[in-house]
Amino acid sequence: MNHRFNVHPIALALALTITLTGPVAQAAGQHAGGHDESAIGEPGKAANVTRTVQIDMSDAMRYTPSSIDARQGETIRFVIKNSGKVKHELVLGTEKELLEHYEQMKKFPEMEHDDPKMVTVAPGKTGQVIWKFSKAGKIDFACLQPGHYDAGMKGAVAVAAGKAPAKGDGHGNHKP
Ligand SMILES: [Cu+2]
Repeated sequence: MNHRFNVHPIALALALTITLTGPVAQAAGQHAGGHDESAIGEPGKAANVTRTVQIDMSDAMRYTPSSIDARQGETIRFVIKNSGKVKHELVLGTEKELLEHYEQMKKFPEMEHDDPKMVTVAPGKTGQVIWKFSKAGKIDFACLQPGHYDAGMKGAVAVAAGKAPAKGDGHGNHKP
C-alpha cells in the first residue's frame, strides 16, 4: 500500500522539468505577469503606417494631446517628444497592465525595456512607437516613471470599431 505513492527522485525531477518547460518558454519576452498584447493591438510595421501623431511630454506630467482618436486597423506612428528636464516614457496598455507595471517600476526604477509598445525618452529627445490598433476600444497609455502616473501622466487612444481605409485607397470615405 505504502510504496504505491513513492516516486523515484529522478523520475520526479524529470517530471518537474517537463512541466516547467512550457510556461517558462512562453514567458520569454514578456514582463512578469504575462501581459496579453492582443488586448490592445499589436506592434506595427513602419511600412504600414497610415498616420503620424505627435505627442509632447512635459515635466508638468502631461501628454499633449492626451486623448487620441483612432480607427480599428490603423497603424499609427507616435512621434513622442520629451520637452521636460527629466526622463519620461509612453507605455501603451490596459489600465490593469499599466498599474501592475507601474508597481514594478516603483520597486525597480531603473528598469528599462526593449518593448514595441513603449518608449522611454531622455530630456530633449524624441522617440517613437509604431502600433497597430487591431482591437476597438479604449487603450490607455501612461508614463510609468515613479510618481508620474500618480501625478496624472496618462492618456488614452479611443479606437473606433470598423475598417480603416487601406493605405493608398482613395475610396476610404465612401460609405454605403
Ligand atoms: Cu513622465
